[in-house]
Amino acid sequence: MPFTANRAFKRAPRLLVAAKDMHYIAADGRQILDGTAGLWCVNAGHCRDSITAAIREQAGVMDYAPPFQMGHPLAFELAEQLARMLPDDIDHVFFGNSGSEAVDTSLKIALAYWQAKGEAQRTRFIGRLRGYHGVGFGGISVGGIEANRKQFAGQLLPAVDHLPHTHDLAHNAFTRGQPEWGAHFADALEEIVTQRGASTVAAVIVEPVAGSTGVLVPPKGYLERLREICDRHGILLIFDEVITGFGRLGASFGAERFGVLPDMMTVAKGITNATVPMGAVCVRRGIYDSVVNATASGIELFHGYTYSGHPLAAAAGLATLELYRTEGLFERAASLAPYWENAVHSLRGSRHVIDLRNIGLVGAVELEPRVAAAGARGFETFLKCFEAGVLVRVTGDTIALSPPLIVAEAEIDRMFETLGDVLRRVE
Ligand code: PXG
Repeated sequence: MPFTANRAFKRAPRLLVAAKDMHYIAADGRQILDGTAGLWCVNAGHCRDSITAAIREQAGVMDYAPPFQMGHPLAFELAEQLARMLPDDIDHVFFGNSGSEAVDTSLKIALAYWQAKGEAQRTRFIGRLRGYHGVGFGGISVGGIEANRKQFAGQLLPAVDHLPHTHDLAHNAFTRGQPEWGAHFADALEEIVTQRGASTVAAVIVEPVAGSTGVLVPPKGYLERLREICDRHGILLIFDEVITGFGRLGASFGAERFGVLPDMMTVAKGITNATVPMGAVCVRRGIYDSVVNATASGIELFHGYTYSGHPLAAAAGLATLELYRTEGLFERAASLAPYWENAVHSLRGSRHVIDLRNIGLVGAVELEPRVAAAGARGFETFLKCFEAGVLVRVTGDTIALSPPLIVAEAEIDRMFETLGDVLRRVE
């Protein structure tokens, strides 16, 4: 099982068997309120009729079409719809099946781009500590999670550096939204670039808000400064928006929310409301043009997946984007964000709580770790919330919440009341 303690799980399985809107049904028949939109992905809520119908219909019309030297209209339509939502001249899209594939694809596109530009020596990547970029060899190399690397050490990408992460409890505990303090963490990029030589660096990749490692909200000015430094040295900036995309932050993407334009964006999860697996890399026009025009004829990018732009995923994606639009879900997330923020920070003073963080419809409750048992208190809190009928996400001793954007205020109350109650009971 993926990222699961197999033996413990099989002794006491937690199985979900059905879902609708804000709720799961567990195998024992209990209703579970979904505080995590599945795994940060079911942004419009579960089993939405228009998406289900689009998938069902497409499955009967054309189940599959080969994507190599062939195509089908829905994939192009989805790319066009996406391009309309994407900022500025980010208007070309390469489809895969997951966030991990999107990330590795984006790194390959960066290398292809520099070859096309006659700067093939630009091969270094710069990621960030506590970054999560999926589980491909590229993703774990640029990612900053030691635990995800150590079983595979020795076979990672060879030329990668990491920026420091931006999490600092001493300065920023209990900040609402973006911390005022910490833009200077971006200056580490200048130092790495100076040390390595700018002409060797292909790209920097960061999540606008680090999700998996506990909701690390960027300090004000930080992303802007990364952009400035990349511009100064001609380095590509990749935003991994697998979590921050599709309304999670109360805007279509993190790039829009923070007003910083990257050169590429990786997306997945919410692109199909998680109904059919899909990921994508979205690139600025100049990157597409450079790669495609670098050769006189023939295949321009030696990369692709059997299921790139899969018809069912494309149909699901089109129905999903339409649902986001017609229900105004990104605007809904933005207007709920202040209520959400107050709910998150209502836990201030609760037992074990050493930090509360929030942005858009994302929240994190960081607990003091038990002595010599990091993660145990967090995991027990997750289990007790599940027993109490609320699904939360745990990473280490941080509880993360990211509900579907259709969440009602009463449901937000229930999530934090349950969490508060559980924290009174967890040792
Ligand atoms: N980039 C980011 C920023 C992600 O959050 C991926 C890439 C990889 O996507 P795939 O589709 O290959 O899983 C992710 C995935 C968690 C959690 O507990 C988060 C993810 C996956 C599993 C668990 O926060 N994000």
